[in-house]
Amino acid sequence: MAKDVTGLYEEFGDERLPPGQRETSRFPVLSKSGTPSWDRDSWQFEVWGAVEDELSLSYDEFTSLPSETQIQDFHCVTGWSKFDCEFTGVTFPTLAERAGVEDDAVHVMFHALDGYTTNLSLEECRRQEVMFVYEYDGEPLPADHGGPLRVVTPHKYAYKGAKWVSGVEFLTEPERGYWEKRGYSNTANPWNEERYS
Ligand SMILES: Nc1nc2c(c(=O)[nH]1)N[C@H]1C(S)=C(S)[C@@H](COP(=O)(O)O)O[C@H]1N2
Ligand SMILES: [Mo]
Repeated sequence: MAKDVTGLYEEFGDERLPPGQRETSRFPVLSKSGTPSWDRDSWQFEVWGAVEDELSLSYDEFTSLPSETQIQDFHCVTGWSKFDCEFTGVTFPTLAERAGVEDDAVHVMFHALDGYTTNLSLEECRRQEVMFVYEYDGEPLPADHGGPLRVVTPHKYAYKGAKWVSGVEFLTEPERGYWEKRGYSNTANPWNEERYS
């Protein structure tokens, strides 16, 4: 059964559609460069930094972790929102538990196959809605949308969710990712319209 988490907006605002957004039924594709290729046999997902056990998981190992399906909204900083996306994958807390996060970890950097990075505080990642997603609408996640694996962050603008995610680094100091270094907001709360910094 899918878990409907679209009520998450109530923590942040009165309206499900954040200010300055318009709803679309399409699912546009937004990438800084092209769609990277990947090889199922050599693909590895890495977890490193301030963790007790660094992890290196094959595609089959990753998709064997406890998973769930959630219905989530998706907000792009360029102004469109898509409601009711069905995502299946592994929650951030499940993965963090597997690696064992060290006490001095405060921040997280997501790394992706196209060289993209994005950062969040550890606290902002420790939510069931932050997921590593490998299925969309019950089908393998399309490559354009970040397949084989992407992150989703329904409490943030979608640039906080790395497509083609290849690893997670736990940090003891905050750092900025690709767009965060280039003028997009570090905090990215859609209900406060934190678009730029
Ligand atoms: N690896 C990677 N992840 C990325 C991006 C990117 O260029 N590379 N773009 C981000 C931005 S700005 C948005 S809005 C969403 C778009 O996701 P979509 O193409 O599935 O709509 O992915 C985010 N994650
Ligand atoms: Mo975006």
